[in-house]
Amino acid sequence: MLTGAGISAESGVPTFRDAQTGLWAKYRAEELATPEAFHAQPRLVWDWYGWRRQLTARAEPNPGHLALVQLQARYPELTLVTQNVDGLHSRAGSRDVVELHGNIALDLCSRDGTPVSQYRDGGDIPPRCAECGAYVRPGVVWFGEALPRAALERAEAAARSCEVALSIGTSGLVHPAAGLPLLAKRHGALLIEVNPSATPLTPHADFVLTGPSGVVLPALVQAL
Ligand code: BJW
Repeated sequence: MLTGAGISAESGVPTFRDAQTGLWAKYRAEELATPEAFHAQPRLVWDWYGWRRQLTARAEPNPGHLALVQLQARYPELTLVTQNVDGLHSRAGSRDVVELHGNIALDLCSRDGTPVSQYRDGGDIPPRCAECGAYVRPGVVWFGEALPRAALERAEAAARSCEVALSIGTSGLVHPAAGLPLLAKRHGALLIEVNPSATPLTPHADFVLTGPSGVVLPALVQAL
């Protein structure tokens, strides 16, 4: 099962390709989530992630997240793979979530990618790694960066072996995650898409459940 930003929309977390609002309206998310943007304007990118960190910390899991917890209780072999960095699946109670694009709550050293638990004194923005003095960056995967190898391998193994694949709330535009539902289908899985809008995956899906995941998923779980 693969989820994307749409599953958190009903928790008040904007999807990635929604137009941004307020302070951030003049920027496109795709332009800020890159190593090049961080290199050129580290403070701008750090502040954007700071704003999003606050937003996700305040958000609560919605009925879509909770339905997937119930589904996993019923089918313990279910592998939940998410592109989301908001941690809401784990906070809802899902176990062993495969986070393909990292987690926004984590801090990493921008020099070597190791987790940072302490900033160097000095009040820099972005803060600096206490060990080496490089800027601290959010623990997410930007465009052009490799996905965490173990997470991608687990996701691909699950796609190759599952009987049913669900693609929920993702535009299916960002690779390699976008290839997972089709990988599952090529290996014989039944493919179900849950989304209020059509995506490039829609023509390949065996069933398309059109609607918000906070409505569709609880109904699906109840019907099983
Ligand atoms: C609802 C709803 C409701 C609304 N209910 N639904 C093959 C082909 C072409 C390009 C590439 C390729 N392979 C790789 C690339 C390049 C690139 C890429 O994919 N580019 C494309 C855009 C063209 N990929 C990469 O760069 C990746 N890295 C890589 O491949 O590295 C190779 C490498 C190997 C070895 C060494 C070095 C490099 C990295 C991709 C990282 C993506 N990162 C981001 C940012 C994360 C941090 C952050 O959050 O700031 O991840 S980008 C952004 O997109 C974010 C998301 O996880 C991801 C997917 O977006 P998602 O979840 O689909 O959201 P939206 O907004 O697009 O869609 C929301 C959907 O919800 C919509 O469909 C709505 O209808 C729906 N919805 N309300 C249910 N209530």
